[in-house]
Amino acid sequence: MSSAAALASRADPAFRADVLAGLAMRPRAIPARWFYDLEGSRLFERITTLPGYYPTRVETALLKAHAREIGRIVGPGRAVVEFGSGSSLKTPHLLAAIRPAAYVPIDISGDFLRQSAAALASDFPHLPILPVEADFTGPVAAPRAIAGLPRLGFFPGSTIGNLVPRTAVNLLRAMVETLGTGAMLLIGVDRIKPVATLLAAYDEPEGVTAAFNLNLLHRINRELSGTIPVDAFRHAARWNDALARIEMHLEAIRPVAFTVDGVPFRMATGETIHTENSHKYGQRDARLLLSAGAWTPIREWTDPGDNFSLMLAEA
Ligand code: AVI
Repeated sequence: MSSAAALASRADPAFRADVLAGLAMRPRAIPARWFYDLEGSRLFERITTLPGYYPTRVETALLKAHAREIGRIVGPGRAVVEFGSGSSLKTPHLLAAIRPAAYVPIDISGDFLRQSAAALASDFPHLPILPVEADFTGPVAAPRAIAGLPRLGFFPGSTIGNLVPRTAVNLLRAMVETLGTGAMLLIGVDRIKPVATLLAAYDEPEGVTAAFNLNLLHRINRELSGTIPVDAFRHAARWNDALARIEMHLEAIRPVAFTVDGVPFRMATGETIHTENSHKYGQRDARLLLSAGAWTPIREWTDPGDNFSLMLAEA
């Protein structure tokens, strides 16, 4: 077996299946979850520090400003369950304010999960931290140690926007199952705003989002023995007004032919691979989304520019 074939045979079979199916369909599309290999996760962390990428900055400011009030409504003694915890940078603000009984970060990337759990443990030495390596898009079995504790789900970052509404509703319902009755949910939701602001956040002059998007092609080449000439593609961010979302695409800038795990593909100039959706919600839309997901919104906080909202809901 050649070393390229050996690499491809060790690749995640779900990645291989999504890429081959996604490149064969029209329009071509690959699910955004495959952005997050180690390099993709690093690039995403850089995106969150960019001046034009307002969601992280605004949401963190909202959390800091309202943590005490959130703490009063939520009350002490809950297990905080964070979905897709990643590097957990916003979590300390919440944990410091609500005096939880335990913290359960759930993430599909075990390495990231362990690193951030260790970092939090030094700031909160008396808090039981119980990481769970799992795909949270379905119900997740909670650790035995939090049986009987009331729970607060934490889903910051407007990651809910990366799902089409139907899938977002299914996820919110799965969260009710994971968290149980009496649970609360604190969720970040990005707002609809002027298109220029949105495009500046997803196609910024620093080019980090472009590198994040193009890294998917590098990953395919690395892990699936792809022969994609990455320089034949450019990052494109577009506002789809009918569906209220930013779409990211990889657009061929010349005719291109390549193989992935030996399977041939051809793309014409201007053809794209759709790689991500980031839905934006008006105030009423966001409440409706939560209600459809079996959560009752009880309180929400937004910045003066109404760029982003932090919503608290109960099951
Ligand atoms: C993770 N997610 C909420 C980000 C977003 O804004 O949709 C992913 C991202 N894509 C490009 N920039 C950031």
